[in-house]
Amino acid sequence: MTLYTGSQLALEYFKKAGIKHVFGIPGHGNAALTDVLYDMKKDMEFIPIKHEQYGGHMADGYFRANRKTPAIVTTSVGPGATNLATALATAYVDSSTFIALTGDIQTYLLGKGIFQEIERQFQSDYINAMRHFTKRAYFVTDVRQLPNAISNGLKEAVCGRPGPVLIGLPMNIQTDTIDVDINSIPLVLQVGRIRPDREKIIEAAKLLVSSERPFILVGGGVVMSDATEELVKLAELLGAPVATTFRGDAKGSFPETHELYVFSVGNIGNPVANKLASEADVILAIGVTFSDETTSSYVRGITFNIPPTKVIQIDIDPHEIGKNYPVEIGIWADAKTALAELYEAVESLGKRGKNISEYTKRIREMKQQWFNEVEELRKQAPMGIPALTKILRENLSNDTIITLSAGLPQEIFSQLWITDKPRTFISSGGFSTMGFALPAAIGAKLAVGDTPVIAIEGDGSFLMNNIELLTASQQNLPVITIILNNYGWISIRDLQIRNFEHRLIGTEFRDRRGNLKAPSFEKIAKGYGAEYFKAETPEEVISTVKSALKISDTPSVIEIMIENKFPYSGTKAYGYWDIPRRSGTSDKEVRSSR
Ligand SMILES: Cc1ncc(C[n+]2csc(CCOP(=O)(O)OP(=O)(O)O)c2C)c(N)n1
Ligand SMILES: [Mg+2]
Repeated sequence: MTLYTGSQLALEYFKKAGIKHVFGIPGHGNAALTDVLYDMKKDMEFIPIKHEQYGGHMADGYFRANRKTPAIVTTSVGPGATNLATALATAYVDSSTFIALTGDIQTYLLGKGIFQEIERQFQSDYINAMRHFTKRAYFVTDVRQLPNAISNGLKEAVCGRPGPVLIGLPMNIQTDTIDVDINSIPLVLQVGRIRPDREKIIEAAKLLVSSERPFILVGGGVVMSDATEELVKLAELLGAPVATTFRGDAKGSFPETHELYVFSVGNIGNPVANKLASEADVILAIGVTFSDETTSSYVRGITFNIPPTKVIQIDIDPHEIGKNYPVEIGIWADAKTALAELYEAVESLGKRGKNISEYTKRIREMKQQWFNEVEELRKQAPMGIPALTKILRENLSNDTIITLSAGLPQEIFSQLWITDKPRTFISSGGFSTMGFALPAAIGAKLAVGDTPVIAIEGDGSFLMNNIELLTASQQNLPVITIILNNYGWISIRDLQIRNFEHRLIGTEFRDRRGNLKAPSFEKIAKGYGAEYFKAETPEEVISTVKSALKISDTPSVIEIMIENKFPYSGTKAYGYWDIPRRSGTSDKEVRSSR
């Protein structure tokens, strides 16, 4: 038995679990917790962030880049803790995770309305306000509850379908002592994989073998389960095209230079994936949520035709099975084991080897046609984002990780970026959070070491989170931020053009006289100690990226002056997205923009 304070017990326990990074801002509400880190420096690194939301995104990016070990975020009581809301929500929607240790009012002072307590309806009830954004929340009111909260909290964070976990630690709990053998506290990190029901697998295999036009839809479940190898084998055996969803960092979990890959379905997908999905007789969906971006807002015939298309849906969380579309066969299982068993079952039914059928020939032809169309778009706007996806791809190594916030960068890189590796595409696709990319890149960089990590930010998004460049500077992290500067919230301006008859309001960065009023990103970058580069031509993009990649111990910023004239500011959307338009206007096709 050892005598620990609550703070010591929590941090020693998480250290034992292999957690090495704590992002946070110390305040009086978590000072006792951060004080413990003073003595733990060689095992656990404290990374002082500049805003709690971004500390949350750093921890989120850290997990998305490694998919094994979570990181911790700690905040003070009150506003420091409420600042975490958007980060929790972002991680939760994309099934990523981190552990938040937030300070709270001393339990014996609850309800008095002390400093930073909200009590006019009830005593401090931060946990209840925030729990909707977490997979599980704990409020520790007695230090003797702590062993239970930390061990179950860790298990909930990483086992099954991941999600962020919040542990509220009132100030007295952080300093109260408890005599405990830390080894007696369960450490449940590995609970094995959920194997599928054998009968369901055989049913699914029969359906797939009898299918003439099978189609595979891949969501975040495949990257989380590390199921790429099994997925490729099955797709090749079936000769089925594979598409990815918008959210869940699904991109890269199937090699995107593979002849069977047809990129994304949905609104900002492409005509090949949408056509094949809508014509498919069977869709095998793995770890997907069937959200509106992916389904063209559920309008029949644009992306999907379910029914008559039959769906086989594999998910680790039964919550998702049949949630938005009826399923022919639902399989509650881990993606890796389910795909491996499905492969064996399909093979034993007599389907062997790669099937270069008429169907795959057609896929190739359709893809070529779409690629030609994209090339045309790139020619029309050499400094448009579609052109940039190609220039960057040709000048970055295969293992480079990119991170993306809401806006045109997220939309267009989701549509056109090509990656052959899982965990290299990190996008706040589900909650679509501005301000995500730079802090997520900082977290990812801490997780992957030498691998290049590049945050692709819109100018608007970077204006929210640029303070974290200082964190990257302080940590000597050579994270690269590419700012796609189009002088405003141009995805939304383009939406005003399309859906609100050009009635632009507040979406371009202008002063009251209508003149452009944008910040000096050079001064911002240099002010935080980052290197700064500017690129106005495709050649300058290449040379500045090369220069930035050579920097080894400082963050850098490349400001790319991007095309902002509509419609060259954007990309072509091929599906449908159900969003408002000015009443009275015709129900014409809604393209792109969020
Ligand atoms: C935190 C947050 N606020 C608002 C939005 C709504 N929104 C989505 S994209 C966008 C504009 C993004 O601007 P920028 O980062 O410059 O990218 P651009 O679209 O101009 O390329 C806005 C306001 C959001 N997704 N997240
Ligand atoms: Mg912009």
